[in-house]
Amino acid sequence: GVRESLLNVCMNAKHQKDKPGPEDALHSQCSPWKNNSCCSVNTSHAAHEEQSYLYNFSWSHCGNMSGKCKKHFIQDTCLYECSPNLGPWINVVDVSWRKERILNVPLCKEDCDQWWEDCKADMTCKENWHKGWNWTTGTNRCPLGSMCEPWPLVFPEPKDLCEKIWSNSYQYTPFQRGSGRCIQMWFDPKEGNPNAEVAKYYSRAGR
Ligand code: FOL
Repeated sequence: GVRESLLNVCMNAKHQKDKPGPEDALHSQCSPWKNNSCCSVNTSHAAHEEQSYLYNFSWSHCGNMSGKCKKHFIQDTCLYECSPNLGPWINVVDVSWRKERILNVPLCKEDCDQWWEDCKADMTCKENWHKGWNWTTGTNRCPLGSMCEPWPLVFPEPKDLCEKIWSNSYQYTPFQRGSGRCIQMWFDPKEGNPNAEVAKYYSRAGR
């Protein structure tokens, strides 16, 4: 049956709360999680900022990132920091800045495809954004030998983007939004959070 311990939990990473719960004023793109959230109001604001205190990370490391691309990175940050439905994919890690990570979260095809589509005119210098930056200025800059290139040269396909950028946090899937078999980065909270049912499905032994 369902392993309840995988449901309604927050990962033990850098900024997530100990337990999910309601937050009355989650900011803008993080607001869909307000009824039950792993992020605080402060984190939800920071999720929308360049070089926020979260990771001092700059999305604009090869010139300004376009607004239409950035909105997907904001949404990724909201899912990563706020979602209480990632339990089936939480793994223990041994790194300085977090105790747990997510691995192979099945992302809905359209959410990945649209992310790539909206970023394809942008530039980047690295396919793995977790490791290997030059941090001497306090924010991530492209390391020596990694030149800024058009997005499709670094990420030829949507799958490359979604899987490689955060060290396999996501798995690219053929599953479609609303199928109950994939996690949505984007959802309308009118009818609740669709990812709760998805976590429940994958928390059954043998899936
Ligand atoms: N979104 C998703 N979906 N999954 C994630 O794992 C994720 N992680 C972040 C943001 N959004 C995410 C956090 N991003 C460094 C770089 C990026 C980052 C957190 C930390 C960083 O300090 N990198 C160092 C190495 C640090 C280490 O491994 O000890 C570097 O070498 O650049």
